[in-house]
Amino acid sequence: MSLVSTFSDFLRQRDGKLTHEMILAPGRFGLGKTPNRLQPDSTTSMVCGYCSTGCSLKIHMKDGKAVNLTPDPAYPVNLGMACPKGWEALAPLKAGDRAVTPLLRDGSGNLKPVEWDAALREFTGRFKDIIARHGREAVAFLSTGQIPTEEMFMLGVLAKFGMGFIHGDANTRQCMATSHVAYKMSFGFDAPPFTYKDFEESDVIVFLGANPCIAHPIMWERVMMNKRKPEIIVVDPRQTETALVATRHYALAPKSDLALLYGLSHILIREGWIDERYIAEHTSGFEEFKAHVQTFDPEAVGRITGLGTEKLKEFAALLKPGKRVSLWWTMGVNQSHEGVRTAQAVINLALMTGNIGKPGTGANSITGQVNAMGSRIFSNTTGLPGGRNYQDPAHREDVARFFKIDPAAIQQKPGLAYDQILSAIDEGKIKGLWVIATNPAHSWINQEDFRRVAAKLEFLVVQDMYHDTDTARLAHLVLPAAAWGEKEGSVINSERRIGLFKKVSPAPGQALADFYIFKLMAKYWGCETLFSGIDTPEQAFQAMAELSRSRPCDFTGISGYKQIDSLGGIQWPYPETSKLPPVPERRLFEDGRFYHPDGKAKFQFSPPQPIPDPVTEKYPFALMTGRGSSAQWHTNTRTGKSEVLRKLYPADSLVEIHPQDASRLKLANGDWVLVKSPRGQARARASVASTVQPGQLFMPMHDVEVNRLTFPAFDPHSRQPSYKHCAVLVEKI
Ligand SMILES: Nc1nc2c(c(=O)[nH]1)N[C@H]1C(S)=C(S)[C@@H](COP(=O)(O)OP(=O)(O)OC[C@H]3O[C@@H](n4cnc5c(=O)[nH]c(N)nc54)[C@H](O)[C@@H]3O)O[C@H]1N2
Ligand SMILES: Nc1nc2c(c(=O)[nH]1)N[C@H]1C(S)=C(S)[C@@H](COP(=O)(O)OP(=O)(O)OC[C@H]3O[C@@H](n4cnc5c(=O)[nH]c(N)nc54)[C@H](O)[C@@H]3O)O[C@H]1N2
Ligand code: SF4
Ligand SMILES: [Mo]
Repeated sequence: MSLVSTFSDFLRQRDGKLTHEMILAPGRFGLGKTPNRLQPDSTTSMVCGYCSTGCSLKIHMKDGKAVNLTPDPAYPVNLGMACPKGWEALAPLKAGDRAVTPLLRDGSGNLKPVEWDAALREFTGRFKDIIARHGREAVAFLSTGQIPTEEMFMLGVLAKFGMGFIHGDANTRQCMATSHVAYKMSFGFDAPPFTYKDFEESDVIVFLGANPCIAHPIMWERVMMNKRKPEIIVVDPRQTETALVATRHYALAPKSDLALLYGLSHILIREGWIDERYIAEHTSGFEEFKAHVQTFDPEAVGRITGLGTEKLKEFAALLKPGKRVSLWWTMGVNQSHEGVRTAQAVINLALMTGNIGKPGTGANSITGQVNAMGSRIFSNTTGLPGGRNYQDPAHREDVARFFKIDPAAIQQKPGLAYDQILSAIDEGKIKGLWVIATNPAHSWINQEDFRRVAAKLEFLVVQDMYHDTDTARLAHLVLPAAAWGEKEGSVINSERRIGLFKKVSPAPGQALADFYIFKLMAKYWGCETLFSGIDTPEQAFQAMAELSRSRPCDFTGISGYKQIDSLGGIQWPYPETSKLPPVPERRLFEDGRFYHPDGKAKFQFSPPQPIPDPVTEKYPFALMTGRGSSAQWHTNTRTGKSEVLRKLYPADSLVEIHPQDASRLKLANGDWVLVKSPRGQARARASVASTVQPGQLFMPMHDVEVNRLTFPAFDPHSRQPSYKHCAVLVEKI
């Protein structure tokens, strides 16, 4: 009670402004010590808030505010480099549409500013009411891979152990679910084995469904630092920016990757180009796998992939043991109706050739968002903190003991996946939804379906740094969040490196760090004892470290933020017991031991499945979607706010089309067209180029209209959406 009155009094006193002062003096509000120490007037380094490369930026401060930045030359990730988004990282903070106060929809349907006190009462009151009337399964949350791990952890603990939610998922379902499941089944834990140094130490670098020149430009710079004259192979239906500078490009038919990978395995086994000793000592299931790939002969696979027999043989010969081969994949693999099996087919190739645990090797999934990995290990959505499983009674007990809760109160299986949450809303089973740091009204597959079901919700809360995102516009309550640069916390990059966010700028208006919002919600809900002793992000970090103890991701050896800062980030595992030297780069599985009980990695496989939305006479084009330029980030809420970045990407949305198709449709470069699927249509300018093959199209995902077209198919193991393939038609406007 005292919290409520002092808190709103404070806001009133301050004219509802300057709540960052509250962050600086939170002791007055029962929130413990300040978690967000504003950095002093000097230069400080922190991890960029966009992609999972995890570059470090030196932020230059004046009068308590960040005024400029330069890439950090001392950080082992980027070595002084940054892409345009990194250079422009401060611009989105100053945008005019920042959410500066909570907004509540009033009786006439308009979003009106309210104080935090009213917003939090509304939040807890409405969710409690829905749960009282319809039960715990009637509420859900959708979160993100873009906030610090501490915040994901607080959210998962608050929602599931405090508020009693059963269902909660994250936008990482759209992105990393496939890799997470694939690694877990193959290695026994979700553990990407590589370090970026492997880019420099490979002889053969294979990119499958990945376009690092655009999506991970600084990882690509690391490839360019390889002095071994590597063979660089791109497997992508499109001639991407990366394919153009690679040494070989295999432009396979869309979604024929699984057949290709089984075909390559077939040839490697037949020719004896495998590492029998590694297979015998460190893997299980090889004999079954060998029998499985027997039918994938080069002739058949050459036909299915459109590559032909000779190219297939040439490709296989490049993977022969004797050279260091590293295999890297991203969304062209993960976003598929058979993504998990495809990722595992990549893992199988690495295992059978012994390309794992050594410099320049690995079956390596590149993550997407800055903290996709934090979400996979600590968000308490699809698994319990520390990469534990809901299904495991011992894991439930570990976590219950830590939080001093009844193990019986922890659900015994994961909640619904993203698409299933939306179906449950459609069926009237879920009535309240809380969306944090993601913009599904733009990014979700078959977007119109999201908008249609969102309209059925009794209560939609959106917590974002901007008040007018496509999703915030649908909300009943908008909660203003502080952004990257306005708060502290840690994130985990693609190579398992834990790095830091810092506060270098005050948040505008009443916006609060998500960490603080969750702390306040716990107070208002009446479950704040869950977080006793966790008043600062660093204390949350210590709690997570404790929960990582003896897990494969153990980082109990990290003493705190200061050590992370001084060492240039630290890769997990970093257990207290191992006394590992703080080396800048480390890879996994050097001892050949995996996380399954028998210590071996498992060959996982099953037959390829038909494409869910094949082209037809009426819809004759296969549409692929993905990243458009290094200056655009997803739904453009942030990158669209930088004048510099806006000049670096096309003003209008584009659709790539092959010259043969363009001439048949009488299209010139730049003509406006309508792209249509049975679900909706999108306007774009034709970009006539042989980057795509005849019968194929490509559209960047940054245009809001693109996901009106996409077809809602999902991988059966990971439930990741298959964004990369749907059948469409094209009409000239
Ligand atoms: N500039 C920028 N960088 C980003 C992002 C951003 O929005 N903007 N987002 C970040 C995030 S969250 C992610 S997940 C990553 C994504 O990074 P990437 O996965 O590298 O990017 P995408 O363009 O989505 O997809 C990669 C490629 O998959 C190809 N592809 C399509 N279908 C198939 C197929 O059937 N088989 C194969 N082999 N390939 C196929 C596409 O042609 C595309 O070139 O990027 C991260 N980096
Ligand atoms: N067609 C097609 N669709 C795709 C893809 C594709 O390849 N093709 N890729 C998919 C993939 S891989 C991904 S990862 C998703 C991404 O999809 P989204 O997650 O929906 O995209 P973002 O634009 O990154 O949305 C992040 C939101 O969080 C807000 N935000 C930023 N920082 C903070 C913060 O600190 N706190 C809070 N509370 N809010 C914050 C931003 O303003 C923004 O509204 O898109 C998916 N959609
Ligand atoms: S590559 Fe990624 S992490 Fe590095 S500066 Fe660009 S967006 Fe930031
Ligand atoms: Mo992603």
